[in-house]
Amino acid sequence: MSKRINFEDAVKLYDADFFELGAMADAKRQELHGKKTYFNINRHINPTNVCADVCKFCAYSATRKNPNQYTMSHEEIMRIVDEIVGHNAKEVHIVSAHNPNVTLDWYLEIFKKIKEKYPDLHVKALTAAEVDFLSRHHGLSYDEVLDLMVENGVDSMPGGGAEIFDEKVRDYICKGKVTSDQWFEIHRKWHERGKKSNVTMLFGHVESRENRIDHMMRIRELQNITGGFNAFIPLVYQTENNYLKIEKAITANEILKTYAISRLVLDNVPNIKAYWVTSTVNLALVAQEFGANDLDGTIEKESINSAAGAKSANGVDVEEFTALIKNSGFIPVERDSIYNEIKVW
Ligand code: V47
Repeated sequence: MSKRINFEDAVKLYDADFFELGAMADAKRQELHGKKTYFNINRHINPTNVCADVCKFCAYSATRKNPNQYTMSHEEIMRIVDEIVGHNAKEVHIVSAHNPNVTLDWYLEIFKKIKEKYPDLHVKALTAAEVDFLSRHHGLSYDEVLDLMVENGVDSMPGGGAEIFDEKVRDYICKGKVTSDQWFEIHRKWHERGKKSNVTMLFGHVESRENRIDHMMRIRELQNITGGFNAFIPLVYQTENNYLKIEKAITANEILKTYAISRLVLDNVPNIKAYWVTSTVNLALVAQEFGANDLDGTIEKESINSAAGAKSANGVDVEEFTALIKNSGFIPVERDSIYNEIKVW
């Protein structure tokens, strides 16, 4: 078995030769997945943008710079779900802002309605930040909220709300939101219920390379215990319409190095997702050679990252998406939400 990379060596990897680092990550990727690149046919639904929290990086929250508040009705959500099932979607990804006027029951009812109508549609919903918010709002324990999610049809949890786990940076960019320890406690409890989840990292803002490696190390530690994370998703920070003023945007070189290092450090997490929404499709295609083996999905519509400048509001066409993956030398494999293969395109 190859030796595990420790914190110091992982930080040093940033100074390694760019192409050698890519080749090392690619070797690990090929050992795990060969030339397969996974994606799914999915849709993001963001039911409300009214938020009690004040994350500096967020352009989506209506209480900050965005004057257009909205909260969807269950009917609106069901209309979208009906439509996407007609387009062959296998997953609906439902995450929102922390709206004090929307109750846990409101969410549970919509999950139940979706599952009753479409038992095979995978419901990926509620980040650990939302679970924490809803538990505080209703005076419920995490266990109670998670049990209700399972009872009402949530299949897996998305990886949002992780941001950067280093407490000092976290305090600066999203003070008052779920803490790092609470984020891990919620995912541990979710995994203990036999359920899977993802984990993200928001990078390219004020964090250091050391903060990124620390973030990965904390993930590796919980994964050692539960094995419940399906995918690690580095989210490239989008600079527009928010309160986190960053002078110099992160370079493509640094983004690719971060993908590659995550593939090497997170030796117990099966999938590294290059989320094209925040990296751009072009860079996500290159990331396939720097350790990434998953490009998320067709998405159809997304509001959180596009509010901050990502060019993703209307998703991508599946034919075009798979052609791009093929043209870059990889095999597009449509998967379900827990990485069972559905179709090789
Ligand atoms: O947690 C907010 C991020 C996340 C910005 O689990 C921003 O499969 C970049 O978690 N620039 C929500 N990112 C999205 C998310 C996600 C996406 C795709 C797949 C999965 C999954 C999860 O978006 C938030 C936050 O970290 N975000 N603002 C911004 N300015």
